[in-house]
Parts: sequence; structure tokens; C-alpha cells
Amino acid sequence: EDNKKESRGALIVLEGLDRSGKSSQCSRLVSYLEGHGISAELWRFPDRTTDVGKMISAYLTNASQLDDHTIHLLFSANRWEKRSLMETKLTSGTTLIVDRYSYSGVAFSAAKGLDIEWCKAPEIGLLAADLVAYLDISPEKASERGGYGGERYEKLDFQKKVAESFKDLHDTAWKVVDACQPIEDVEKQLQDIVLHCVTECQKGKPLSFLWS
Ligand code: NYM
Ligand code: MG
Repeated sequence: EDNKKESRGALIVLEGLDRSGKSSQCSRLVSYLEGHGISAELWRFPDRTTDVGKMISAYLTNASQLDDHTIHLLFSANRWEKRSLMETKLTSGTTLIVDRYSYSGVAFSAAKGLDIEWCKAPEIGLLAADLVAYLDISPEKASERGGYGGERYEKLDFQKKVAESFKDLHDTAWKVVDACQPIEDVEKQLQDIVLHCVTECQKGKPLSFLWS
């Protein structure tokens, strides 16, 4: 009928320490969903292509120095500049698989010692994830995987603090996946929880907002 509302896409976020396997699992998930006829896009934060993203990238590669609060707000601004496009995509039926989001934003800054409530404040009003899949790996195992790219934050001692602050963020939308399993097993588990989430959103689960 003509007033039939198109079902919405799901906002699915993969989180975890550096080298937890998020990026490769994100692309695998998008292919999987597309293979099931589900419209899906891969997004990532930071989005280094925007002007704000270029400032973030310069900071991460140590080409610039910024006060901890300043870089925190830039990461948040980088999400705000994508917020309306994000909502448009979701309401028009596209599922977004997002490689890091506000949860990384809070976890990394809180790991530096910034107050967690202060860290959360600029995220208020952004869309909340329908599902946060946390790829769980110990900081030690992640560092053994090698290929820390030499960016800021990619140090074992700091990643230990990040792991601790991620623990304070777990809520009902979180599913913890053991990232030390063989890659195909991680992939299979993610497929199941993601498909379930997409179905719930198609059935009319409303969009929600941070921090809910
Ligand atoms: N990071 C990422 C933050 O510190 N705050 C944020 O809001 C986001 C989205 O940037 N070590 C950190 C986590 C990573 C680094 O991300 C770059 P990636 O996914 O390695 O490109
Ligand atoms: Mg990284």
C-alpha cells in the first residue's frame, strides 16, 4: 500500500583494541549482508577524509600535537559531521557497519585520565548503536599480533588502560565476541548476531540516541 513505511537499516558498531580484527571483520560483514540482499555500507571513525578527519590523522601520526580535550572534541565533531547522513542512510533502509564509534571516543580519552562523564557529554544526541560487537582480546595478545602501525596509542601499556575503560561502557546493546578464536569462527558469530539485529530493526525497533 502507498503508506507502507520502508523498514530501517541497523546501526552496527564493531569496537575493540587496536589489532583486535575489527577492520577485516567489518568488510566481511558487509559482503555477507549484501549476499543476503541486505543493503549495507562500511563506515569507519575516525573518517580521515574530512577536514576535521585530516586534523585527527595528523595527530594520530604524530605530525601534530594537541591538548587531550581538544583532540577528544575533534573525534566527536568528526561523528557529528556525519550524523545527518547516517540518519538518512538508516531511515532509507541501509544498514551501517561501523568500524569504531563513540565508544572508542570515550574509552581512549578516559584511558588518558579524562573524566568519563566529560568524555561522554559531546556524544549526547548522536545515534546510539543498535548493536555494539566488542571484539575481545587481551592487550598482550593484540600486541603479539604485530603490525601496530606506529600510530599514537599503539602501545601495550596504553592499550591496557583502554581495555579497562571499555569495560565501563558495556551496556545492553553490547555483545562480547572472543576475538582470539579462528577468524572464521569470529566471522560466523558476528554474522548471527548481526543478522538478528538487522531483523529487529526491520521489524520496527526505533532509533535511539546516546547515551541510552
Ligand atoms: N580513536 C578512535 C580515538 O581515540 N577516539 C575516537 O573517537 C575514535 C573513533 O584512533 N587507536 C583512536 C583509536 C585508534 C585510532 O583508529 C585510530 P583506527 O581504527 O586504528 O584507524
Ligand atoms: Mg589502529
